[in-house]
Amino acid sequence: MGACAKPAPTPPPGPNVVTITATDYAFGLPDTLPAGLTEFHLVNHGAEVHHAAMVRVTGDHRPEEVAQALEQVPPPDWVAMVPGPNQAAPHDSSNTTVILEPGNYLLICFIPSPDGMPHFMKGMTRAFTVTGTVPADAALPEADVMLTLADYEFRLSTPLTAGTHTIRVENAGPQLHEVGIERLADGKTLADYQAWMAQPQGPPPVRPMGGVIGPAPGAPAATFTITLTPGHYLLTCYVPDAGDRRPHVAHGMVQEIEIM
Ligand SMILES: [Cu+2]
Repeated sequence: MGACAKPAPTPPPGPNVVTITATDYAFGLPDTLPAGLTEFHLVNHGAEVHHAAMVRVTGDHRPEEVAQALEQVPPPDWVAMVPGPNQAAPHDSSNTTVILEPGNYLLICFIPSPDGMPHFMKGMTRAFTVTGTVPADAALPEADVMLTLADYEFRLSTPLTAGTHTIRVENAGPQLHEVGIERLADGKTLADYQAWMAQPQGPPPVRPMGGVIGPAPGAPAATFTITLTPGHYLLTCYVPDAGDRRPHVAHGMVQEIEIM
């Protein structure tokens, strides 16, 4: 480069791509990650559905304490929900991109086994540490769809269409929420799903496709990417209600969408 050449503008740094492996019932990921823009891929090698709830924890707390703390509105200040990749089907994956702040973190899987016991009670938790500082220019990828979570609804900025989308997720609160995207089996409807939820018999009429657990109300947003093909899908939130502890789907936080 000649002495007079102007320096080329520095492109924004890409995300640190981190794979979280899920098995029945454990997480694998590096012990230490750098602060900043991070694209998590949850890869499920297990036989059950898993997700990776990500919690920043100050002090020493057992996973059961963390789970109880997250259900409080507002939660105690030693716990902060950070968006993480939601339900990945066996032999499938899900993703979430987030700006990671330094601190101590815990991954937790709240999904229950067929025996009703949540996976974290079977040991599915994993601690990791985030070190360094967030670069000043760290920014989430550009999204083509905004999704706002609220008590008890999903608000999409624009209808979802076939193809690959980057969806930005925010929580208007007041409670903690998540978004799961689940594909309805051919010919199945929201009513079939609700009947199965009330009395699970046989295989579920939906297949998990990913989504994001969190963010907490007012916390920084996250993005995820998903490729949709024509069919019927549900948006779901299973966070236990702060009032009656029933999952938010039972409070109407489930929405059917059709992809043409
Ligand atoms: Cu799990």
